[in-house]
Amino acid sequence: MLTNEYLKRVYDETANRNSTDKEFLQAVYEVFDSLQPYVEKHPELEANGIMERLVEPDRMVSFRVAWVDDAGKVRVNRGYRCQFNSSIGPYKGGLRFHPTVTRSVIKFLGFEQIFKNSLTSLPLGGGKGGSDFDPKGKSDAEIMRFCQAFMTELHRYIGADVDVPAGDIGVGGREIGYLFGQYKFLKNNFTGVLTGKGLAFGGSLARTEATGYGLLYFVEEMLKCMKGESLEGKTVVISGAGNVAIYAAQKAMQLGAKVVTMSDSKGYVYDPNGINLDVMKHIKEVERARISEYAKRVPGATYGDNRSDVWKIPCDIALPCATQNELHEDDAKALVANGVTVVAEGANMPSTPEAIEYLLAHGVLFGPAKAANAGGVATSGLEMSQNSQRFSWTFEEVDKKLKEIMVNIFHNSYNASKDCGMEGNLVVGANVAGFIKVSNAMLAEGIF
Ligand code: NDP
Ligand code: 2IT
Repeated sequence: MLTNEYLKRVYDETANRNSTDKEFLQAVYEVFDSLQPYVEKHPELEANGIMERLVEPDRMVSFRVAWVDDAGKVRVNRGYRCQFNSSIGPYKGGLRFHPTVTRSVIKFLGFEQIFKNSLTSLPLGGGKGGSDFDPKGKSDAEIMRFCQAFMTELHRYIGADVDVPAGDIGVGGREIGYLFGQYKFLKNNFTGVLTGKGLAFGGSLARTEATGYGLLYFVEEMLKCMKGESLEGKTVVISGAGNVAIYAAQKAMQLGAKVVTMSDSKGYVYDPNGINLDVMKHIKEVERARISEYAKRVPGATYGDNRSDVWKIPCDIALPCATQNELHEDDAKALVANGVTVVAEGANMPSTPEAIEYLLAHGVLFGPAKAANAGGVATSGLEMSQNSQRFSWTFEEVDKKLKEIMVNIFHNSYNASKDCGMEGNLVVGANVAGFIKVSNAMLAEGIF
């Protein structure tokens, strides 16, 4: 509950001004709630209007994206880019193409990105963008025409030292390739304006794997430091079957765990023998087919059409890696009843506030998204460094840096939770640790 007068006033003003932006308000409330002890001790924040300025994006553009489908019909979608905060670096954050994209979704993602990017210790500001375009069922040519139309407007606002987009839901290597090609064509300029690029044109090794691998490096460190345990022999439940989920599963297996579920927006599969990742990758990355295919091909695996049933499968570790608000209080109760010890967020804001409260109250180690999934954007930061150097590092070099960053994020978040008198509450720890650097930069840079 917000008891600090200043935070409460700014939250109420934000809620009035953005009354329909429900996901954005959810993200702001969580951060404000965590910051109360810190804000109490730092009156200069109120004197400089830091919180008022932090909740209002530097700018947000929305634009028409008109494109022509394979049947010759004109289609119109809405595009967005939210440049939220550039106090510690150029705006940085992904693009999401999904029919559920709204202004509120882009703003919540952009707001969280500010603190996540700060936690990476790299010089990256916060931003996010996307469109309500649905890539499902579209031909490659349609995807290309959409990406070109999207970039025809977006190119006015971005640049390697201004704002550097990347992937998110519905935007992977294929889309980044088409977006990059169009930017280069329009500007006649070859720079690292996007990350997640193909290896042939400035991409970084390990960027594809980075979010999922980083999540597991975070979990590994959290388990070691807070419980004296490893991943060896643990049973893991994962939601999602996209970029984050696939590479989270891969690293979990490499570290000796067994992954027994994955899901997509239509349903989930349970494979008590452990997911066969080669089959899953083929279905999802090559065929772009439904996850139900997996159960048809792998003996012993079953398919269920209620995707939230993944949380009812007994496990030691649960990793929500699909989308926001996918893990509710009832799911948290089912996980706790089945003996879960760790929940770590690969997706952005996948757990509802009630679910988080329940998990923390029942002694579950909880790794919040801003900390636990920061490996993707951190490796994007490493891609930017390689582009500036006109040089490529090996997979091992990037992976080693990624691991160091994730271990540091855990310790910085843990230490901040201790400083706030809430040892082990990494929601508070990550929010405070991410905020301190951003607010110090805002204080130093003056009011604008
Ligand atoms: P992908 O598009 O590769 O995969 C998304 C997965 O989640 C798919 O299995 C998809 O199922 C499912 N999904 C998407 N939207 C919904 C929805 N509204 N309801 C139910 N299921 C849904 O995306 P990513 O793996 O890249 O992203 C997953 C999450 O991780 C997102 O929250 C994203 O913001 C976050 N993230 C991504 C990073 C990255 O580098 N890519 C970095 C940090 C966080 P289906 O195929 O049926 O749509
Ligand atoms: O949510 C995220 O951190 C991402 N989608 C990755 C952003 C990036 O710029 O790599």
